[in-house]
Parts: sequence; structure tokens; C-alpha cells
Amino acid sequence: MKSFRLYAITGEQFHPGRELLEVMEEAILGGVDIIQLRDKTSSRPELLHKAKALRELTLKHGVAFIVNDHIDIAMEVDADGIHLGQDDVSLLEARKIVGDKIIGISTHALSEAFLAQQNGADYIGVGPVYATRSKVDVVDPVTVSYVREVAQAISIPFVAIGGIKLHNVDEVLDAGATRICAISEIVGSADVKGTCEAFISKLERRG
Ligand code: 3NM
Repeated sequence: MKSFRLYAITGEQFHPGRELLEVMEEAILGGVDIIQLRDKTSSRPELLHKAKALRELTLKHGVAFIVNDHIDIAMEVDADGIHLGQDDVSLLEARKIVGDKIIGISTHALSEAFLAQQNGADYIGVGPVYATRSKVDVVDPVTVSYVREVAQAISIPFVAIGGIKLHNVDEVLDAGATRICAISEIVGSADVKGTCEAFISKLERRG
């Protein structure tokens, strides 16, 4: 898997009146190097349409494209990978379908992180570090102590997620994260590109 450091997930509710593609392209121009299509409300044809458009955009810019939950859509548009939740199809089942595509999975506790690593995940999500309103039914914040535990115990790439903002990202980086993921702070920003650039400069300061 190509390395990445700033991961943006789509969240169209955070940019009313602005086009999905325009917002995600601004994020890419600001330094995002992996994009996930996450959309719990669109119909399948709508989702497929968005996935095709984002596949084109990400290919044009050479960034990775991940589809949340919908393995069939990921396969149909030849996305680079899929992202699973703890309650979705199992990693081992997903691996049979996607072959060597990237598989990421959300984890909220070290036991889940170990299992994901053991079952061949390419990366794990670690969160929600802080309270978030971008995901329903999310567990309580795991805090930066979970980030610290994962940084010490897990060898596959991990990305910190959940309530991460420019004003608190330093604390997450201090806990050992080297990859950051955000929805609302990025796509809900009045200056998407500038926000991504600011995240990147904080990530770069840590090397
Ligand atoms: N997954 P925001 S938290 C999609 O902890 C998602 O697994 C999480 O959005 C997890 O950056 C989350 O706006 C929402 O808080 C992240």
C-alpha cells in the first residue's frame, strides 16, 4: 500500500451548496493523499455515480480511493480499497472478494486492533479520539491513550480519527499518530485547501 498521511472522508452534509467533486479536489490540492467515499443515505445508483466520479478524480491526481462498506461498488469502479466497520462483513470474507486491494477497518479497542492485524488488514482506524457528530452510533471517545497504545503495540499502519481538528491534532500526533483522518474539519471548512495545508504542515513538523 502506498503510504499516506492525511485521509479525508466525504461528508456532503458539511458543505451544503458545494459540489462533492469540487470540495474533494480542493482537499487533494491541499495535500490529502487518500479519499474515502462514505455515504449512508444515497441510493445505490447515486452511490455508484459518486464512486465513478471520485475514482476519476483520484486517478487524475494520483491519490488512493477507498469505498466505505460497499465492496460491490468498490469492485465495480476499481477503487484502491474498502473500509469496513466492526459490524460489517468480516475481514477474511472481504479479502476473498477484493484480493490485494487495500482493506481498512475501524477499531475502538486494542483487542480489535490486534485481531485486524492478525486477519490481514492493511490499515486500521483508531477512534473516535474525541467526540464526533459525523458518525451515528459511535462508541464513546477512546481518547489519545488508545492512540498511544496502538502506536506502541501495532505494526500495521493506523490512522487516528474522530473529532480531530487543527486545534487538537498536535495532541494526537504527540500520542504517536503519523496519519490523520477527518471529515467535518476538512470538508466543512470555508477554506478546504488551506485547512489541509495546515494539517500537512503539522504532520511534516513531526517528520
Ligand atoms: N469513524 P469527524 S469517527 C467515520 O471512530 C468515523 O471509527 C470513526 O468525523 C471511528 O472528523 C468518524 O467529523 C467520524 O469527527 C469522523
